[in-house]
Amino acid sequence: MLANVQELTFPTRGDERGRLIIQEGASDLVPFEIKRTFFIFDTTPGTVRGNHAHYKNRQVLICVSGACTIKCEMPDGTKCAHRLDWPNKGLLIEGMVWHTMEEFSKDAVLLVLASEHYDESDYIRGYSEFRRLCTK
Ligand code: T46
Repeated sequence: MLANVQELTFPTRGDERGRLIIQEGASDLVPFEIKRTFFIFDTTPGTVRGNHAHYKNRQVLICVSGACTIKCEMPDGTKCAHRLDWPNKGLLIEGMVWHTMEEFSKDAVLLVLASEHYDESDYIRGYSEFRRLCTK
């Protein structure tokens, strides 16, 4: 069975012109077709974003500039934290994982690749509702 949260390492290509990292949908590293991308930047110091889970949406998070920390809670209550501080590091988050994004550096740009189009009804925004659904 796949883990709910997985660290990914994208290969870095490079030559005398600079470096390049590729994300491709439906591949070993991004195991879904990418339907949507968005990025988060210019975050307010000390801010905590996220604080939700998705029913279905799967995502890969990559901090393409700067750094931030992703904190996750699995349906069984297990918690983990991952510091994304280099553009070749990714984090695959499956559905039904409560997550926050925090400890953003000033220059952080967090890129998100998503398996689904935006749908507010796919969000579980209440923590107690998330826990209730996990124990059903
Ligand atoms: C997630 C984390 C990693 C849209 O209209 N379309 C979109 O595609 C997105 C992503 C957001 N929005 C709207 C919904 C809210 O009114 O933009 C506003 C800010 O979204 P939210 O408060 O959900 O942002 P974050 O940073 O807490 O969460 C985002 C994603 O929404 C979420 O899927 O997992 O990044």
